Amino acid sequence: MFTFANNIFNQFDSLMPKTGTKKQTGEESKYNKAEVLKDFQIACESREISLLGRREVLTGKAKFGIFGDGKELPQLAMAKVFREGDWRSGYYRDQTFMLAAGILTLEEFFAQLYGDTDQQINPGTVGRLMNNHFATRFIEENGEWMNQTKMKNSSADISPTAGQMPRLLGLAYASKFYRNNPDLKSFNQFSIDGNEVAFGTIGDSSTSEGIFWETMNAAGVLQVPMAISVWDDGFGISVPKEYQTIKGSISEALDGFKQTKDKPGFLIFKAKGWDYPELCRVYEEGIKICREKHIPIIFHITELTQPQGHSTSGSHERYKSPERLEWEKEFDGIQKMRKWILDEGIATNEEVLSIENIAAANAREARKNAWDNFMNPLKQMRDEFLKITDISTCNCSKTSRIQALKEDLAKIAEPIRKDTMSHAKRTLRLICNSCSNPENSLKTNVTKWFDTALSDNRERFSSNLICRDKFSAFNVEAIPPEYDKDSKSVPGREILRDNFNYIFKNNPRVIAFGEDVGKIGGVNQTYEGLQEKYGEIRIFDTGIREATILGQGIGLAMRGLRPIAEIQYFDYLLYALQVMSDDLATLTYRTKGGQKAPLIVSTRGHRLEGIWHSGSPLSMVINSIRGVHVLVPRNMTQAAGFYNTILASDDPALIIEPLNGYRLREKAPSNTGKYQIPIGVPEILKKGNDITLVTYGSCVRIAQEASEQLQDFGIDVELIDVQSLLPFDINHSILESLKKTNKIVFFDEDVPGGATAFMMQKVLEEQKGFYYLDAEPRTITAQEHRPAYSTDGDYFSNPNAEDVFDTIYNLMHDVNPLKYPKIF
Ligand SMILES: Cc1ncc(C[n+]2csc(CCOP(=O)(O)OP(=O)(O)O)c2C)c(N)n1
Ligand SMILES: [Mg+2]
Repeated sequence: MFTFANNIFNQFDSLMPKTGTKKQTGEESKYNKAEVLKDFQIACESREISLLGRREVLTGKAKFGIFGDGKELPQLAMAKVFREGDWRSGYYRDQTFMLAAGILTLEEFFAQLYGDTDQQINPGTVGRLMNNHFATRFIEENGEWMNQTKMKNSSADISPTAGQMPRLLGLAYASKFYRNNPDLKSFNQFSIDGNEVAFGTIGDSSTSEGIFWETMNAAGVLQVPMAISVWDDGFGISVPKEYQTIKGSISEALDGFKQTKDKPGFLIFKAKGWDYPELCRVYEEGIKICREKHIPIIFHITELTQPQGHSTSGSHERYKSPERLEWEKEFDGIQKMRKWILDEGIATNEEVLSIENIAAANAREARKNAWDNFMNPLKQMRDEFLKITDISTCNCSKTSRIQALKEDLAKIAEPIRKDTMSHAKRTLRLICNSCSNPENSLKTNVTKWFDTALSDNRERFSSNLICRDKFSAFNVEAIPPEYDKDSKSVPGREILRDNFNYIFKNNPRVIAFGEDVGKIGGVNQTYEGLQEKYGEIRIFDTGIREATILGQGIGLAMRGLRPIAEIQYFDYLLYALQVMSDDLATLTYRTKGGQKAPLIVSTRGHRLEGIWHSGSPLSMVINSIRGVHVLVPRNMTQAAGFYNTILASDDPALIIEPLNGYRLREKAPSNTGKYQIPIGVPEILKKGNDITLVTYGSCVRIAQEASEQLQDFGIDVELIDVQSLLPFDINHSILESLKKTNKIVFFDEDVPGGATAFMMQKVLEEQKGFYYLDAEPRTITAQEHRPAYSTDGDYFSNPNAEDVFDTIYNLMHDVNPLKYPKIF
């Protein structure tokens, strides 16, 4: 990509050739001709690909399209001040910025539109995301971090409106952390003195979302180098900004966020989206301050247009007035820039025309190349299949039907993988098993081809949900806790605190934050005294803002830090679940391993008290955050061991500390900070021969109590603590237990059909436990409703030891009524 001086004005730039003369006055223009014309060309190319892109969708070559037409000029200005080491967290209108910053090519734009799954050709999202969802790769194939300060970085986009905001906070906070933490000076592949700006972009209507405001407030409080641009085109699909924003203006609405003489805040710049020189000026001015002084900036860019409407799914004539449509034509940024170039005498009409023609030709060529690149392997796949399906030696009754299928497939002018796979499956059904050809080569060849194609496509579309490289938590060595002869029993929270102390002392990249985490060391004092020891920059209090605590963690983790983001109580994770589910959990998958965020989300659960402190809804997370480990330790030693394991890896995880375990005493291990509990490995807490009882977290204690009661009645329970729900029992140890007992019960305090149903599916279906059952498998859960207040409320809402006893006893009664007569 080209590189130009950062300023389009000649006074700052002696490298570029001087320009022509102003039409009206004859005086020499102060603008740099080459740079302006290069920008103009990018704008034109960007517009051309938007126009062509829409056509590709309407003619059926691509499935869906959303484009950046009408938003070209401010993005040129933003790209000028975007340096190596900087970060973008934006949305689907930013193609011009990506092109101008040199982190997207015209061909890549089309490759994404078609859904090309070749990483060389479509490197950002490798066919997994719809078009204009941008990402740069910052992880090597072997899992190592690339040098982020030598690249321009774009964190991977997501579709939910304003979903880019929480992460943006963390990307910006990382600069502050690196600048203010002398221990991290050597980590210069992530930051150079915190000079990196995190650029956000958002549509005017998406600012209506709560997480926009939460992020803005937090950025103002924290004073981080975050520069958010609002592309204001007056609409969110069909809904005008009067319905979206108070006073119909985001900069007016944000007026109270402004920095004043004696109070820190934001600097707010407002500029018209069609005024190229003014846009260049405000971005230059704003970003300089942001970078040097770490003051957050808002660029409210007004009067933008949307020449083709919102997306390929509809037409804007349905909701824009004729006057508005007319206005959009008149105020089209590119036309305005064109006129300005001519008025300024920067170039002649012929020169401008020639640029426009070149841009159109470049766009067309990129489209053609991208289409050929996309289609050739698909045709090749189809042709290979047709070749392999050689029926020349067949004479079965179904041969003609296979021939018909082949002809049908061959006729498809632009076959996709689905066409070939579907024909292959239907062909396989028709190949006879008793072929006269002794080797049945047709069956062998087609099956072999099919298996390979299936596994290729699994890799293509289903790999990288979690990393399996050398930094995977699966590769962390298991190190059990050790105990001295005279090791003392201490409250569980001290075990965690001492473990955190070791972590903070030995790993300068670890940072912990959340509500009440800093000054008082957490509501259960698991960080007691650590802020004084390691500084406010590493262990700190946040506002009550779960979504952005999560996002802050994601952004920090992307920039090489090891955040532990605390959500005070598990039930409050609901506020942050969108961020965790849409952003964190999909990150590795949606970039096919190109990005990662090794974030630990720490919380406490299983409290068994009240509707909003039940700590029980595990199915809420296991079904929405696949891609993140979900660890449910039964005590603080196990919890500490999980922190150590995850920190020894680069995987994201949710660790739910058992809330009723902070005061309970546990023996203090002697190898604090060093023991590592493996993920996905259950522990058998009590051996038994009659029945397998599977549970986790705080339910373990209840299960232990019930197992003792059952023992009195001659029922020998094998008690298994699964410890980790995601991943779940990777070695199938529960199956081994079931093979012995032939009876199984799954127990927790989630709703019926919640995490117990998940465990049951894993054991009975995935591990094939069904074949070893001698009795109906059961689940023990809470009621459908969340738990009522008080101890009685808890007793009648949540499962307790008696419930576990009754369920297991009754199950034994069903199997052997004589030995276990009915109790009630
Ligand atoms: C959470 C969520 N709600 C709704 C949508 C559907 N949606 C996609 S874009 C959009 C409008 C966004 O408008 P604006 O922020 O002004 O951006 P523009 O498209 O105008 O640039 C909507 C409602 C979504 N993607 N995410
Ligand atoms: Mg809009």
